[in-house]
Parts: sequence; C-alpha cells; structure tokens
Amino acid sequence: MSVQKEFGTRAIHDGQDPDKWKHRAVVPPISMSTTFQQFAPAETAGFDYSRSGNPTRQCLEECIASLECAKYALCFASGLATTLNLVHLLNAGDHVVCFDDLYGGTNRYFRTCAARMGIEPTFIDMRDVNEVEKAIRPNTKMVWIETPTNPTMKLVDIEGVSKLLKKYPSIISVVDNTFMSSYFQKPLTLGADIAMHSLTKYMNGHSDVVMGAIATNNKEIYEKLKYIQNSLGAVPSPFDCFLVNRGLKTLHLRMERHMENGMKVAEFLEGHPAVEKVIFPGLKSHPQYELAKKQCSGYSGMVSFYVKGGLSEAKTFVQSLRIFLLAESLGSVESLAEIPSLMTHASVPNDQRKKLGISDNLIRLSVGVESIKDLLEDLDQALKKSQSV
Ligand code: P1T
Repeated sequence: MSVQKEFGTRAIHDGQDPDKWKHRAVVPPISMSTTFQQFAPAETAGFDYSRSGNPTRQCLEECIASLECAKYALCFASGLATTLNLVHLLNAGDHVVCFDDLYGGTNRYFRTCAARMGIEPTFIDMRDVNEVEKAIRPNTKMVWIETPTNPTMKLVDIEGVSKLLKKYPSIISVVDNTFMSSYFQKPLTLGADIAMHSLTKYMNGHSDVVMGAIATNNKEIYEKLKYIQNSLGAVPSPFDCFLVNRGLKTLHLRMERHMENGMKVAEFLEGHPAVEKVIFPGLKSHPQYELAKKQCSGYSGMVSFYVKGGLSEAKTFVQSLRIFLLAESLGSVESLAEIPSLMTHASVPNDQRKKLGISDNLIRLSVGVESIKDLLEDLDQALKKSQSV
C-alpha cells in the first residue's frame, strides 16, 4: 500500500509544515529578506541570498515536486524563463527536436533567440512517434514536447516517446505540462525526464502571477539546473511564490470544474450551427481521444473551435462576448477567449500557422469556473451575432 497521500492533501500541505517557522504559522510567511544573517562566514541557517534560495520559494518548490511525483522542483520568473533555463543545459551546436505545434512564444524563442545562440531546433509533427526517431541526429540533446498543444490540442504519446528515448541516454525529454496541470497529467510517471509549467496558468489559476517551474527525478539534471537558476537569476519574487502556493491549494477543485465546464462547452459548440469544428481531447471526435484517455486523468477547460466564416466572423464573435473576456493567457477562474492567429500565435510565421491549422477563424477558449448556464448563453448569443455580419 502506498503511503503517498492523495493529490488534494499534498496540494494543501506538502512543503508547508508549520514546524518550519518559528511561530508555527499555518500559512507559510512571505520571506521578503534578500539576505540572511550568517552564524560565521559561510555558516548559514540554510539560506544566504534570496536569488540562490528563499524560504517561501522553497515551500512552493517542495509542493510542486510532490504534485508532479518528483524528487525535485525549481521555480523561475516565467514559463519562458523556465524554457531559457532548460536550454542552458545545452551547448552551442546541440540540436533540439521540438513539436511543431507549441505555444507561440516557445516557438519564437527556439526559432530566434535559441537559434542565435547556436542551438539548432527542428520542428516536427510528434503525433507519430516514429517521426521523433527520424529527426534524431548525432548532436540531438533534447526533445521538447507540449501536450496537448496550444492552441490546436494535438497530443504526443509521452510514454511512447520516453520508451524510444531509452535508446538515446544522452537526450533529455521535456514535457510542457501547462495545459493539463499536475492534476490531470504526470509526465514523469510516463517516463519523461523533466515536466515544465507556465505556472501563470492553471497551477496558479487566478491571473495574477507570471511564473514557471520544472520538476524532475534526475539528481544530475536538478543540480545543473539549480546552478543555472542561480547563475541566470531569473527567479520569482517571494510574494509571487506565496500567491502560487495559495493557488495550488484549490488546484484539484478548480480542475474538476474546468473539466466539467470545458466538456459542456465543447458538446454545446459541437451541436451549434455557427461552428465548423471543435477540438477538445475529451470529445470522441478528437482524433487522439483514446490516447488522451490513456495518458491523462481528465481534460482541462481549453477548447478550440473554428467558427463558420473567416476573420470578420471570428472578430465579431470575440467582441460580442459578455462574460468571456477577450484576452491572452489561460487557465484561470475567469473564462477567456482569443484569436490565436492575431494574438498568442501571431509571431509564428504565416506558412507554419497555415500548416498547423491556426487559421483566422480558429478561436481558443479558456473555460473558467463560472456557472455553466451563463457561459453557454454567452457563447450562443455571440455565435449568433458572428453569423449576422
Ligand atoms: O507566459 P509564460 O508564463 O512565460 O509561459 C509561457 C508558456 C509556456 N507554455 C505554454 C503551453 C504556454 O501556454 C505559455 C504561455 N501562454 C500564453 C500566454 C497563452 O495565452 O497561450
């Protein structure tokens, strides 16, 4: 029998033992001090300088490690700062195999900044695991997976890729777990080396912090990344760590409601005359529905769909919404809608966007935890308006 406590208990307690603090505070104090008094030179009570380590950050890192079933976790100033730190595990001349359908900012980072530093990315469709093997070169050192992808909700078989990579021990696999959160998907138990997050999204869940994290069971990778975390210095503030810690305490509750609402929205859209096609891994019509059922324990509130028509219908739809807010980002309690081709994925080159299915009538919804009746009524009235242009 496992002595591991269940997810909701770990989210509320792990890393936050009141015995850690002098007054046994139930809520971890926000340790704003940038520096820590030493007993003697280089003799500390565990912390010396807040970039290198901070008590509030440590609480959060321990909690995230527990939620990802990992031994170690590290937090960074944003999701993209996390990506940057991970790429610093590599050397100029190394090659990275990336899923071709990534968050626009990750795609841009690999194509421009990382490429300028001598890191060579290749973008492939990883829905077929065999394509990963075909893309591997003698200098391949990292495989970058995002699943489900942002915004077209394609899936990668994490276990399949991890099995394949056993033949290539010098290649590190990274799974961007942002869309599922630690609650619905555990990349490390499926064999990945590193799970990464934009904590900005579901993990924090309240649209008030930008932050990222990694989790791993590999001590060597952890130690290298801890060194890089301190050397690059893109660390989050203690106040933000406190907020994410608080957000995590309701992650399991929020995700259940996001899934329930997401499912109802997806089903509603699938039957709506103004909708061309819906993409949601929890729908039987999703081409990778079986894989989603196998590797995730649920679905988030991310629903993409093609509205009938083109850019003008899409614009009318998002501008007619009254409860869904027209905004980038995702994974928070409030519902958001956006047009990826103009917003989150505008930096992806036009021909690549076309190939990936990010056309001007693609809408991405982040379904929040509001009352479903109001959300469906809102979508219905905006869809009707979109067709009357
Ligand atoms: O925004 P930041 O915390 O730096 O995280 C980057 C990031 C990484 N990975 C995924 C899957 C993401 O979706 C993001 C950020 N995405 C948005 C801002 C968005 O609206 O899609």
